[in-house]
Amino acid sequence: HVMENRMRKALELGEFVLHYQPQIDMNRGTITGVEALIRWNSPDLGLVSPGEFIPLAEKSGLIIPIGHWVLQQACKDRKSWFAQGIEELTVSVNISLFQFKNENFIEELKLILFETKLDPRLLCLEITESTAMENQAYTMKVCDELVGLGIILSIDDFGTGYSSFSLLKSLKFKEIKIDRYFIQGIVDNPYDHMIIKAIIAMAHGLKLKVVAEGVEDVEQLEILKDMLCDQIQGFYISKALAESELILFLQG
Ligand code: G
Ligand code: G
Ligand code: NA
Ligand code: MN
Repeated sequence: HVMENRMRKALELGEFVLHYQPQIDMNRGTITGVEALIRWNSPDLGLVSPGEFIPLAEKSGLIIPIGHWVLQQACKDRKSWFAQGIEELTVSVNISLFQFKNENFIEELKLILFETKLDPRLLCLEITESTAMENQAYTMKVCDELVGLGIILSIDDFGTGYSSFSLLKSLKFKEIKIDRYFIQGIVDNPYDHMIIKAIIAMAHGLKLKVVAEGVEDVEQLEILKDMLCDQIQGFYISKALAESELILFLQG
């Protein structure tokens, strides 16, 4: 429980920060969105990656206050970028299963939108396949409410979980994000290549946008362009950036 107490303290002391990874629109060639990714800037541990503390936060229940902070901060940040002339950029936030299942989730989200006065159409929530599939009836109900608020919904890590076509045809989701483990194989692995091609074709048939994650080189980008993938995200474009770096990046 040492780590748990440290995380609790970190939240109080404001040691968590959000970095933002740009997403490029393939048709327009411009940045049309960013994904918020949390980091823990610990005075003694250094910059801790979420891969190390999110699982612990989920186990301990701390993901509820941490997830709330993430949503609040992402909405605040996004709102503040208007002053810098950034108008048409969506901010995507990862929502953990425990947050999604929390009975106060929608009410708290509404309050954040009210307090920050952020246009909900600029907020995208990323829900993993496994979160969405845990209780499909519940997912449909929550997603209906979120869509009703004007929020964009995205299926994260697509292809790694227990996918369901009924989830896709529910029309609640606007986009799917193809997991980077498929993208890694797109050049050399004919099966990954074929799967990605098929996912994009199917998604487009269902009027869903496709974001490819973890794009690391131009070869992958060119293949994805040929496959008519809508957006890409990954080290080839940029790693996740601190807010000040992002502003500079967006201003060219
Ligand atoms: O940025 P990085 O590759 O280190 O992120 C590692 C993992 O942590 C990713 O799977 C990402 O989805 C997850 N993650 C990052 N930020 C958040 C967040 O704010 N909330 C949740 N629930 N997960 C996050
Ligand atoms: O699970 P999720 O997709 O939410 O998290 C994205 C994770 O992928 C982040 O931890 C981020 O740091 C990482 N990431 C982003 N771009 C790349 C990339 O091009 N290559 C690799 N290997 N990881 C990436
Ligand atoms: Na997006
Ligand atoms: Mn994500």
